[in-house]
Amino acid sequence: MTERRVVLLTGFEPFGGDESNPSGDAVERVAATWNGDAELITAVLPVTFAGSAAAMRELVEAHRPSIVIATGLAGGRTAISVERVAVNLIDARIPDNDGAQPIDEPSVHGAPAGAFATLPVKSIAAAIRGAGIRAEVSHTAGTFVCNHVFYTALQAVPSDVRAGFIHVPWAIEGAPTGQPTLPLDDIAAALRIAIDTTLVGADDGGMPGGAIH
Ligand code: PCA
Repeated sequence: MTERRVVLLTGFEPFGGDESNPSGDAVERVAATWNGDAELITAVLPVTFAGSAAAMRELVEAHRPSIVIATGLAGGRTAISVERVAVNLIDARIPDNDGAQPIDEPSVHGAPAGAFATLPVKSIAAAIRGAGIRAEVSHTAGTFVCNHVFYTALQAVPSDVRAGFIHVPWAIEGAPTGQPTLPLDDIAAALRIAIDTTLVGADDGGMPGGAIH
């Protein structure tokens, strides 16, 4: 019998004075309906530099997942953004939920400037689009808590683990006025597709999908 695989899926709590965060809500929705071919571990992380990174490291240590997909809100984006590049940089434009606002510090001292997601990012974006949900590959996850958790996760896992980050737009449910949205059900479906695409061992080999600018 082969060992049952473990998938770690995380979202975030609300931040910046907002009342909701669709990433945490969507992760809870995926967990509630999960019937996939792996053990699913989910968590909703605090939007704090210290707490989120510690929680990610603890979850990886405790559950030894073979797939890690962290998610967060990118308010203003129109599509599900499968992030390709994590930078070893914190430059917080607003304070985190602890009131901390580090400027120009590394996420992980002494570590390389950047790291690539090891998820099949192009295959995931294509599969989500195939389900009729807007999705793209993104080349920046910003320099706030999401990028910090993304970089931390890539540092924390062994090299054979597929790990990465997905930014989601506002959900129709709970969006501030005037923001681009997707239905929360579509956001949850997109995360589920990301897991399934990774579980079947998708490989981006040869797929175009970069950005001209
Ligand atoms: N989005 C923020 C932090 C938490 C979240 O959901 C970000 O993009 O960094």
